Amino acid sequence: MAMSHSQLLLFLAAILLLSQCPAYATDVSHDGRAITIDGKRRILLSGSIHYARSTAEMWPDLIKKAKDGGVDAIETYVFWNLHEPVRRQYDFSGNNDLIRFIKTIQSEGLYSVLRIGPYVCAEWNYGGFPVWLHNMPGIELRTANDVFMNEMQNFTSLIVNMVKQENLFASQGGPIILAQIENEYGNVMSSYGDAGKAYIDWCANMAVSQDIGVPWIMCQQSDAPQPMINTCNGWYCDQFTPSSPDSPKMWTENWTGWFKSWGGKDPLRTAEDVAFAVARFFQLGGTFQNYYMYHGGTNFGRTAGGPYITTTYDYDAPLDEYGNIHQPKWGHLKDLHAVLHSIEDSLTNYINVTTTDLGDSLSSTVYTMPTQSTCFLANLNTTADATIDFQGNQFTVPAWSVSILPDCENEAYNTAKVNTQISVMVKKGNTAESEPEAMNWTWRAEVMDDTLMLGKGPVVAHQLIDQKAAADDASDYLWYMTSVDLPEDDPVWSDNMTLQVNGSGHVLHGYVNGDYIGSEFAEYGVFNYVFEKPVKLNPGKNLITLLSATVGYQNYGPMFDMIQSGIIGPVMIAGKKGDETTLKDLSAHPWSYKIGLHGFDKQLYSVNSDLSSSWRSDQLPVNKMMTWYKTTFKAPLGDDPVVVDLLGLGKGEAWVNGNSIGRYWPSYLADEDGCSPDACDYRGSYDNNKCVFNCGQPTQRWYHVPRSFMNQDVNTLVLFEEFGGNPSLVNFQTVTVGSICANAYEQHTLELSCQGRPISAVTFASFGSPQGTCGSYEKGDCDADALSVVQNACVGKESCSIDLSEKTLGSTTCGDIAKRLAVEAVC
Ligand SMILES: *[C@@H]1O[C@H](CO)[C@@H](O)[C@H](O)[C@H]1NC(C)=O
Ligand SMILES: *[C@@H]1O[C@H](CO)[C@@H](O)[C@H](O)[C@H]1NC(C)=O
Ligand SMILES: *[C@@H]1O[C@H](CO)[C@@H](O)[C@H](O)[C@H]1NC(C)=O
Ligand SMILES: *[C@@H]1O[C@H](CO)[C@@H](O)[C@H](O)[C@H]1NC(C)=O
Ligand SMILES: *[C@@H]1O[C@H](CO)[C@@H](O)[C@H](O)[C@H]1NC(C)=O
Ligand SMILES: *[C@@H]1O[C@H](CO)[C@@H](O)[C@H](O)[C@H]1NC(C)=O
Ligand SMILES: CC(=O)N[C@H]1CO[C@H](CO)[C@@H](O)[C@@H]1O
Repeated sequence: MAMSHSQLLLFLAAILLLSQCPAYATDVSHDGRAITIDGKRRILLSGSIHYARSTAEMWPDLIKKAKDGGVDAIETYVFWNLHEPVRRQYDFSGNNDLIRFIKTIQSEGLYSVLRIGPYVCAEWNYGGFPVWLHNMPGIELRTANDVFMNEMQNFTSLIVNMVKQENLFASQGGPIILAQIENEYGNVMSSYGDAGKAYIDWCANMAVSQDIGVPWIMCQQSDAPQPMINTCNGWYCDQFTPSSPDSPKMWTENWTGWFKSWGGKDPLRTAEDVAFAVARFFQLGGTFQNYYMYHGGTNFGRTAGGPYITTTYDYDAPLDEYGNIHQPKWGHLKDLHAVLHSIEDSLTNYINVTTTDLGDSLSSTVYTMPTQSTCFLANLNTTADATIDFQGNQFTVPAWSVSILPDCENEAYNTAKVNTQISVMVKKGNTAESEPEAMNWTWRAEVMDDTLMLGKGPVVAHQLIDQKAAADDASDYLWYMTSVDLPEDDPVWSDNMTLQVNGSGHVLHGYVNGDYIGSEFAEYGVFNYVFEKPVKLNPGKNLITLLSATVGYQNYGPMFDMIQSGIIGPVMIAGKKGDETTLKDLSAHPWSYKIGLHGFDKQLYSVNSDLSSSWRSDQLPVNKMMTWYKTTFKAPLGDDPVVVDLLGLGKGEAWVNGNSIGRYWPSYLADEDGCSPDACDYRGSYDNNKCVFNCGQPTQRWYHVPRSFMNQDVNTLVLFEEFGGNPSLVNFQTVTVGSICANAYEQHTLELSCQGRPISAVTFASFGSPQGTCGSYEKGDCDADALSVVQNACVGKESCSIDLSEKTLGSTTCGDIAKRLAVEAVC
């Protein structure tokens, strides 16, 4: 073909344009019903996995397990303070490699939801804001403030540009179908007055100007400016209505469990109740749902928010902290996802939808289709099971459950009938040898002479300074030091003198003239206490040394960023004579400040520390504050996840081969009272105080050591013990499936698996009406002894599947009841 010069130019320009426009761009949009992908309305199930709460080495396995669990998309926040620890100095390396995480999602063929925030409501230190932001002159966070908006836009643009560069938005052929700006601002907006509304409008405009080619969402923002889609977060979102008729009903945070705080109990949420909340949401018109969390993971280093969020962020999620499949939650939701996907067409393209109140807390919903309609039956009664006559058939719908009938005739799923195995996880000792070898510990005392004896720091101010301002989050530790001159005739003198310090609720250790006088700490949700200890003072000069240790900065609430940390003040000496107290206020004294501890400056936790020869191997001190401990250990064999048991220790931070595995605090016990009985009743509205366990036990005893932190031969564990403890019981264990149980209904196929190891024995099997719970099943009145059938099918195999019918399991004489198979097996 002959071309003129100008035709040729046009042709070349066209090729150039084509090559810049990726071949497989996906069109993501929405109408009032659902998110559409390439024009098709979709039912989307998404799960939150935060990249920084696991390791890059764990990502492929976590994402694969999410995909196997029937999830369509992985959602993550972006953590600003990880990526920009110092203004305009960026870190996207290792576990901070957001792009690698998104590409891992892409390579599993899943979609991704990117919640840029950059405020993150994730129990993450300071809500994801770098603390330097707080210290910028003239700044006010999360409101119409030019300094803040400039920084927020700068970071948001940086992330968007990085993602665009790698063609990761769906509009470029990538996996990201949705992005989020701000986060749950609607919950706090009223505290910011008119500036709050101006800010959220600015957020929407700024987001739109990023031109990402996929929809933006704003969660918990009922006045979200168009085209932002307002979405719901909560335990249940079935009653939610988006702000615009053009927005689909979307649930961005369905809390699968809850986080844990130091001193708190273990909050669990049953698989039945999570499934109920999800099924109910789809019954009443939902089309997008995200599990918060699908994998919770670990708050490594000092990333935990607070104050007082634990290092574990397990969240009772479908994948446990270490990445193991958490059964039955994972499997029960997988079954639900399969059914929801199978009815995608009716849920999104119905001719008519009718929900009918059947009385007694019962309801039905019919999604009418030209040929085969789909129905839901719900029983919201919290105690009474129901038999519902529906379109000529009878259905048993247990209390607090939803049944899904894809053809309106057969029940494919009921949220209260769990047909998935329960996995009982166990922790196993280091090696095959029966007695773990005692570890050879060395130790060092933290060097504190300069602070305790001299009271000298590099910065002096005539006031008590908020720890965020003084330390910029360079360390948990900040020394506040002053000296006070007490002439012999000072009115404060008495036989009963105390030091009173108004603290912010974080940990405080007090010293006077180099002598320790005591410590104080609070619990989650307490922002204030008065530390008061008796002191012996000398006439003349006295040195007051206070060490403040933060336990994660506040991360939630209106103006959360302004909540003070460290010592609030006043600091006073009180002299008591009878009923009279004389106070001497030291708050405006010259206070010296020093950030951090000597051992941290010298990187004693690092494998290459230049002080490696200075560790002592003589008699190991126990219950001694401010002590460093070090040992070597061999990694447990195999691939199972590894934890270190820190029972016996007080509080501090731990490192494996220089990698921080987080703050530890096994001496902080959960309350004795208020735990749930053995089993948790799934029926009735859930909240995080409903099903709690672990009363009277250490809040967190085991700490995750990712495999990638260790090597094959010798590894080093370093502990900084702040409170005093005894490391002699410390040992490494693996977390694996110990035994499995199931109690599944006939007409299903039961899959049993030891997750990678063979099933070594089947100890119980009864088909009919078995009674009891996992660990104590008994045969019921109706029983086909199914033990040998199950043994033959399963023993010696990594997994087996059993068809639950009389044909396979033997006939019973119990007539028309719904028969179940209860099984117990050892891995
Ligand atoms: C962020 O701000 C710096 C100046 O501090 C500027 O050089 C950079 O281009 C900005 N980045 C973006 C993405 O706007
Ligand atoms: C939808 O259902 C309602 C209630 O049953 C009925 O009144 C209405 O006519 C139906 N609409 C269509 C288009 O079938
Ligand atoms: C639940 O069921 C019981 C027994 O049928 C009934 O007495 C009670 O009123 C029901 N509760 C509600 C809220 O419907
Ligand atoms: C501890 O030291 C002893 C003596 O040096 C040695 O025999 C033993 O193997 C060491 N234990 C470990 C766990 O390294
Ligand atoms: C000192 O004062 C404290 C606080 O008022 C009081 O509890 C304590 O009994 C007093 N001790 C003496 C020895 O008077
Ligand atoms: C301690 O500080 C808090 C916060 O500023 C204040 O509310 C409280 O009254 C103070 N307590 C004392 C005893 O001064
Ligand atoms: C939308 C929603 O359900 N929000 C709830 C989330 O959970 C908290 C704590 O239980 C409730 O206070 C909210 O109403």
